[in-house]
Amino acid sequence: MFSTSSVRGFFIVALGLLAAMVASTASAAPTLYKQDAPDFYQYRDSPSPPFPYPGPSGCVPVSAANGIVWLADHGYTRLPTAGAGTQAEYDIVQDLATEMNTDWNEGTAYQDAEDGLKNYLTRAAFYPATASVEGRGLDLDGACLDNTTDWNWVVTMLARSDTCVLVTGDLFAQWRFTGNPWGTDWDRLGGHSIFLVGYDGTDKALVHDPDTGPAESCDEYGLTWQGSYYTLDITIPIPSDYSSAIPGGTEIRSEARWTNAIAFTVPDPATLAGDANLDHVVDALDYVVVSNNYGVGSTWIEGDVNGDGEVNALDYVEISNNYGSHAPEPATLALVALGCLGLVLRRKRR
Ligand SMILES: [Ca+2]
Ligand SMILES: [Ca+2]
Ligand SMILES: [Ca+2]
Repeated sequence: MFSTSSVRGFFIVALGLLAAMVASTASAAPTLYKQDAPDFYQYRDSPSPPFPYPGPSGCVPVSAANGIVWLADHGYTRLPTAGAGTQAEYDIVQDLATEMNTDWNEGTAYQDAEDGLKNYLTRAAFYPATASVEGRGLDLDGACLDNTTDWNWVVTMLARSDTCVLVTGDLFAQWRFTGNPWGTDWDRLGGHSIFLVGYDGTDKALVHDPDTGPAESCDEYGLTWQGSYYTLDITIPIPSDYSSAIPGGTEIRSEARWTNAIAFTVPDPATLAGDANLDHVVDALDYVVVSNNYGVGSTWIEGDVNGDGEVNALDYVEISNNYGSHAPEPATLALVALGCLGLVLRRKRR
C-alpha cells in the first residue's frame, strides 16, 4: 500500500492516523465549557447504517453535527437533535455532508464547509446565516510555518453561549531518506476537524474529536504557543511498511497545527410562527410562499412552516392561525461558531 509511487496515498491514509492524537480525560474545570455537547464518531458502524467508506474523511460533517445538535438542545428548536448512534444522528451528518459536498474518501473543502453550513441553517429558517473563517490563507508551498490563527478570536467565539466552534488542524511533515539531511519543505499530509467544547484559559483545549470514540468523551489536547502559532500535542505513528517500502529507508517527522476555525452565525431563533419568508410579519406574502412551493417544498423558507417536511394545506393553516402577528426587529444576532480542527484542503502540494 505504501509503495514508492504512493506517497500521496500515504498522505491520505495519514488523515486517519490523526486518531492517535494524545488525549486524556480533563481533570480541572475549564474556564470555558460547553456542557452536554454530543461527541459523534466518524467511524460509526453500529447501529446501521454506517457512514460511507466508513467515515475516515467525514470529520467535518460529523464534528459540525455536534454543533447542530448542541444548538438544537439550547434553544434553536428548528434544528434537529439526536443521540449518538441513532438514525437521527446519521441523518444530520449525511444532510450536512450533502450540503458540504463532502467526499467520504477525500474530505471536505473549506469553502464547501462554509457554504454547506450556511445552506443548512438557512433551510432551517435561520436567515441570513453566515459562516466565517479565521486563519484561512494557509500557504501550502512550504511557508506553513508562517501561518497563524488568532486563538483569541476562537476563544471569543467559544465563550458565546449561543456559539459553537469548530477548529481545523493541519498536519505537516518533513521526510528524508535515512542518513540524508532533512529537507526544508513541509508537506501537508492532511487535515482534521474537531468540535471545540472548552478552553482552560492557558494551554489546553477540550474537544470532541470525531476520530476518537466511540464512547462519548471529552478529549484534552495541549496547546503550545510557538511564538507565532499554536501546535497541538499530537503523535502520529508511521506505518512500519512505509519506511521499508522505499529503498534505503525513510524517516518522517510531523507537526500538527491549529490553523483555521470556522464560525457560522445564525440569527435569533425566535422566528415568528408562520413567517415563511422571514420578514418579521405574518401576512399574505407567506401564503404566496406556500402557494409557490405547494407539494414540492420541504423547508421553512419554501413554506413548510409547521415543520413536517411537506408544503401543503396544513401550512396554510399554520399561517392563518398566526396571521397578523409581527415582531420587532431582532435586537441581536446570535452567533454560532464552529471551530473545526481537521478539514481537508483539496489542494495538495505536488
Ligand atoms: Ca470523540
Ligand atoms: Ca412573512
Ligand atoms: Ca408543512
